[in-house]
Amino acid sequence: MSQITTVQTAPIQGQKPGTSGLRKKTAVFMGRHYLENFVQSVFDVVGCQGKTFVLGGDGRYFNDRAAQVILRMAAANGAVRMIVGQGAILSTPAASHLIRLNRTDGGIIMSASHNPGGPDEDFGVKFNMPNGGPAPEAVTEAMYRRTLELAEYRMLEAQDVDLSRPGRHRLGGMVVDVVDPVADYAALMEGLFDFAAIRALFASGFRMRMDSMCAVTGPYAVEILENRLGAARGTVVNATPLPDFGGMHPDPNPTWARALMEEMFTAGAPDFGAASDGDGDRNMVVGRGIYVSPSDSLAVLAANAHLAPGYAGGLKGVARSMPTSAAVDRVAAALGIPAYETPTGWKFFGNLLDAGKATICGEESFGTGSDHVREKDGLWAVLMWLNMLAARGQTVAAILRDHWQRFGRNYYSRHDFEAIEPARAEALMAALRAALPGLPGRGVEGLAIAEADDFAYTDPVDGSLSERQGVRVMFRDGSRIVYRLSGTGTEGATLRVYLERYAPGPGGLDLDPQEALAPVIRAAHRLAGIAAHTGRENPDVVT
Ligand code: VG1
Ligand code: CO
Repeated sequence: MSQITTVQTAPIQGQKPGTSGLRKKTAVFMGRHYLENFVQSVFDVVGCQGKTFVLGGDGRYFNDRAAQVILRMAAANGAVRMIVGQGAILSTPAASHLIRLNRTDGGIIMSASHNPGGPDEDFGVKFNMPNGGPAPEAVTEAMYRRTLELAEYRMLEAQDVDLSRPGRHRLGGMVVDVVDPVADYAALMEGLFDFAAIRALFASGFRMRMDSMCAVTGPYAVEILENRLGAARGTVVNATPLPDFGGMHPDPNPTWARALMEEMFTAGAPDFGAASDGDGDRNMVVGRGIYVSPSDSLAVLAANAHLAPGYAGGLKGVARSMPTSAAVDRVAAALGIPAYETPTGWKFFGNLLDAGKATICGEESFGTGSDHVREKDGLWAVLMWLNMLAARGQTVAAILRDHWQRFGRNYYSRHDFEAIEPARAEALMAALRAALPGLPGRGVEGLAIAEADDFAYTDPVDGSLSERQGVRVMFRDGSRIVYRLSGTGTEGATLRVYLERYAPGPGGLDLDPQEALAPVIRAAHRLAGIAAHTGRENPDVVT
């Protein structure tokens, strides 16, 4: 019988989960007691005795060893069963699905998502609830408070479990079921989409490029796109998850997925391109010669969802994070369904999905998903697009232009200013907040300010209040600027500036977004004094 040891420890400062779990430099996570303290705090808050959890991660450096530690701690804390992806691998949406499918008590996902991986990069851990969704703020706050009082953790003295192939093992008093990470997820997708129609599309010569960015979606994309849907071998590139993502920054946007962008703008480009992030919950989609902004993608998918069998009955509602453009709101109005506006982070969609208030959700940060799981889902979005392309028989460009003709176009861009000294970033936000009362009625760069506030959200299901979620400046002509600081970074502060302008059409729908937004961009700099506060004239990443 294996031995359970109680290890004396002391609180470690700063174990506060951000927008999506606790993310730190890998070396910090590998430090003495760091992972153990956080995991014990998670178990202390959610309870572990007699419970079953899902465990998996995106395969980044330390994923395999962290999994063994978490398994030993789960066994020592009285869990009865852990369902683990083979090789400790699970994409975030696949983990969410396994939690729901097996009606477990939740799951632990090891990922820092779109942050780079490797010994000098980032690692992360987050807890998902029995509904499959990220723990809400009240729960992550309780975990953080627990880390500040922790005095000991429990650990089973045992050897590593063989996670290299599917099978059942015993670890102390606990069962460990190692499962194929792809099979259940692929089956879920087959139930939602018209695979026969998409197969026929590929058989007709339709070509696609999927860039998995050496991250977790590789095995999922090869199985679904190439094996089941008949896309040509080699459609999926960078398809092997690597501990350092092959040195890539697995953030699917035009800056970090540059190779895909370049290919999609060449003469012989494939018909459709896509990329996903470290843990497989984000997606970028690109047509031949045309980039689809995530906010537009959300709106187009909502308008066409009924073409996919899983959504043929229509949508109950849609939800978007506050900084996401209002394009999807126009679709909701046309469909006569409600549109919800939540703070940034998928955890805020969970209640709306559980309560049947929303079917499709999205964020401007390349996240789209539905009530099939409780996370955003990169491959789901790709399949939704493929289903739509197969059903409509049009190009991506034609579908987008149709959409703008019908609904008007919400020109949109996000400018990120990275690695700012935290005190300077805080000062910028504080100055903006202080200026809020005086803004309405003022003009800036030829734009008249109608309203300005710091976004607060009352959850319509449980009534919980989340404040200080981003400074919004709304203009008379419908344009909008949002400022907030990132909650996923591990180095310095990142200022995100979200820019939006609405063009009703029929003319003026084909501008370059940066040109269409030029006055709004100038206003954003002027209002916040970005250069004065940060010393930066230009953003590091533009999406
Ligand atoms: C960012 C995005 C947010 C997303 C979050 C997690 O958060 O802006 O929309 O939900 O990342 O995505 P922040 O706080 O840095 O702006 V993932 O794919 O990294 O889990
Ligand atoms: Co992610």
